[in-house]
Amino acid sequence: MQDTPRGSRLHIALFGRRNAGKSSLINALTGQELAVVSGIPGTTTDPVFKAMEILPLGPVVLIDTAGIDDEGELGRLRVKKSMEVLRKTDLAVLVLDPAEGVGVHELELKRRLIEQGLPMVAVLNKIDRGGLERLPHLEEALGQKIIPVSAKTRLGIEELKGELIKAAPSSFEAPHLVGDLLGPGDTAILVVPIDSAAPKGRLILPQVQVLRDILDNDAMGLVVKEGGLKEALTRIPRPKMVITDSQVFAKAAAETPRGVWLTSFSILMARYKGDLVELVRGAKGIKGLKPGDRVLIAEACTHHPQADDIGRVQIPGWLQRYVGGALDITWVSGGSFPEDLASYKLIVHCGGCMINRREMLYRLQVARAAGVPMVNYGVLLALAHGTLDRALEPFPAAKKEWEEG
Ligand SMILES: Nc1nc2c(ncn2[C@@H]2O[C@H](COP(=O)(O)OP(=O)(O)OP(=O)(O)O)[C@@H](O)[C@H]2O)c(=O)[nH]1
Ligand code: SF4
Ligand SMILES: [Mg+2]
Repeated sequence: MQDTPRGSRLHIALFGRRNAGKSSLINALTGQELAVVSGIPGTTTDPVFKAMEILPLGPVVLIDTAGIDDEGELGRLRVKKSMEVLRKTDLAVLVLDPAEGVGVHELELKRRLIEQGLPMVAVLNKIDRGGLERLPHLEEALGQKIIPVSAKTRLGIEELKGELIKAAPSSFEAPHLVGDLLGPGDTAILVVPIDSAAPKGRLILPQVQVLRDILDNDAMGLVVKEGGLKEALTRIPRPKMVITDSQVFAKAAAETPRGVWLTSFSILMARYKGDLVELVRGAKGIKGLKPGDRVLIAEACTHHPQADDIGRVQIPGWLQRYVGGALDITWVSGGSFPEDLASYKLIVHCGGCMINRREMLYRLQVARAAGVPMVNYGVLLALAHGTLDRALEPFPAAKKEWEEG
């Protein structure tokens, strides 16, 4: 596996024969008409790099390339250029045309990818025109699973996103935990309650990770107990931000002057582990919830120290008070995440500290493909405590998502 992240963006390159629909697929994945599409084979002649956001995959660079079957002197030069793109690729997508199938060009590409240790997702495009019956034969010829899609009707595009997340190199870099919000010399005040829930003799991982990220960005971090914030603010009246434990958010909000960012460790982790915009979109799903609706509460492992409290008591209690009646709640925990989500109206996921970002993004994508909103504990608790608006202030895209009804 290719495990070195290239910058902070996952580079996904699309390969395939001329006219297979590579450029069309880029447009379908992004929901924008970015790439030039035409029925004339050889429309894309040089590699084209587009930086963009694909929800819930995050920031990526999509690379459109010329057909791998191009001919003649000029054609061979274009193929060479397409192959040079491999050096910048983290993940390759092979686009197959049902009319063409799998031949020497596809097998040669696959050989090169294996040689370079690059993962590949294969798709059969244009299935709106039929051709599905050829799938087993093509899979056998290529020696791997092929996802049927239509760039034209967007059929299978959400499934494809799930496959891209699954196939992405495991270490593809997450956005910063907090470092992108702080410049050199900026100060962040961290509010860490030391109560009976705090482990003896140490700080918990998210607190340590935030501190480390602050230092990595040449900023300053000051750690106080909940009773110490007021005093800290008299000494440093204008910190860049205050980061608090969710449980004492309301108190921290009352003490932190407007204009100073205030957010929680859980919100920072939600952004780092998954996709904050997508989780906030999920939180909006709560508004449509009615008594009797099915809700899935998913915990990624079986040993959350406070699972009983948050997942079993606090969240169901708040949700049921909010909708004004009993909800039909199912709990799952551990590695299994149900594939069939369609009967649920809402998914509430734990913080996911024991799973990696790729797994969390995959779960978000499965929910998205099923059309079920998914929120996590951190975002839901902020909403329940009436602190979500303020906690999202440092994150314009998530705030905008929240404010758009
Ligand atoms: N019916 C149907 N037509 C498609 C689909 N995807 C692409 N096409 C058509 O196929 C033709 C080629 O599409 P492009 O996206 O330009 O293909 P490309 O692989 O980028 O082609 P080159 O740049 O020439 O290598 C266009 O006429 C598209 O409208 C699809 O899913 N269904
Ligand atoms: S938040 Fe972490 S410890 Fe708690 S259930 Fe999820 S993965 Fe397990
Ligand atoms: Mg093209």
